[in-house]
Amino acid sequence: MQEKNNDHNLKPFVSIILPCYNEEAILQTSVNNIIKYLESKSHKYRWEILIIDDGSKDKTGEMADEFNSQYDNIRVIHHPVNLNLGRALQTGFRHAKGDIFIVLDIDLSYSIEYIEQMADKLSETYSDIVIASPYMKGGQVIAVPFLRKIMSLWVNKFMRLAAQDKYHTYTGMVRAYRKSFIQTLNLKTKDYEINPEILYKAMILRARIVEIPAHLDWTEQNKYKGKRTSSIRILRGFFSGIMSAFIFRPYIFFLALGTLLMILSMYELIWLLYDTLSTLSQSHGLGSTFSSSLALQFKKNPQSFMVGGITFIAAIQVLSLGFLSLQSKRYFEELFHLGTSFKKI
Ligand SMILES: Nc1nc2c(ncn2[C@@H]2O[C@H](COP(=O)(O)OP(=O)(O)O)[C@@H](O)[C@H]2O)c(=O)[nH]1
Ligand SMILES: [Mg+2]
Repeated sequence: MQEKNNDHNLKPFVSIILPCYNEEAILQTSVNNIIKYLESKSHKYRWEILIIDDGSKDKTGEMADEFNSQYDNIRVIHHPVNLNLGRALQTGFRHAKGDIFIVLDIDLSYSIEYIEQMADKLSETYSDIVIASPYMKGGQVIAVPFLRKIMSLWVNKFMRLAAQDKYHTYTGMVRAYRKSFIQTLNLKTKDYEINPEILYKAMILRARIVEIPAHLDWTEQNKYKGKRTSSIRILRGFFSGIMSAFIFRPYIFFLALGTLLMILSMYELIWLLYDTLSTLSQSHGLGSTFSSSLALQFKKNPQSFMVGGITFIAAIQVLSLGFLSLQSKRYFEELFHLGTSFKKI
């Protein structure tokens, strides 16, 4: 999985991947800041910037071309139409030339300092992915609108639950990737769910994934309110986030619900049995049978029979769905593993 660097004097080559859609309000300032920062680190890294203009309808494309004509190591790829974040990242991964890829949000809501922190962490820990993580201990979320903050926090908590407590930030885009790893990953998500998809597939392949605590700070971004529309809508993001949590462990949700229903039905049914048996023992000698006591119970409270019966059937069905999805997840993981190994050869 690791690329061997034969020449230890070679500086690592870092590709900054910038997916952009209608970012004319901030593109120039942000890219200039990134350039200044990278130039100050040029003793440490070789670098390039790859701007993916994803069919922007404003001046983003022209502005990016301007940078391209001024700098040899700034390249632009234009999608003729808006293909969405997932496709833009895939284009970036295909075309970047560095050994380390760093994806940044063009609004720089994660400070550019994380370029160095993530690149160094990737090398030091021999990992395949480093995540800038506001939701882990030491991380922070600053000036993000309340609703947005709460929803994002809960989506990530939910994913953490689904992924067996592995990591803290699943939806974040700002990460470092080892080229040799990310280029072998088969990705298919077109949209924002690409970020959890990458983690999920990396986990199947037992990749090394490391999180570093990060500050997600919208102070600057808030100044551009109105000029820049955050293209990621809150509610849509929330529901799609919850849905993509299912890819991690679809079965636990079925198993949890099924177990709950089973406990409920057992509670009802055991009480019914207890009542039936006690009626039977009280009327001992009166020629009463089990079935007549049961019939008596049914007459007294038919609703308990209904609730007990229906929850029992529902529990069995939901639990079976859980086992089925566990099976299909296993098949998928095996196939994905196999497919990826073929691709690596
Ligand atoms: N290529 C591409 N990039 C996008 C698209 N939507 C958003 N982005 C970029 O993804 C990054 C994050 O978007 P932003 O609106 O800041 O999302 P937020 O930080 O989650 O509110 C920015 O660099 C955007 O330009 C899209 O449809 N295509
Ligand atoms: Mg942003």
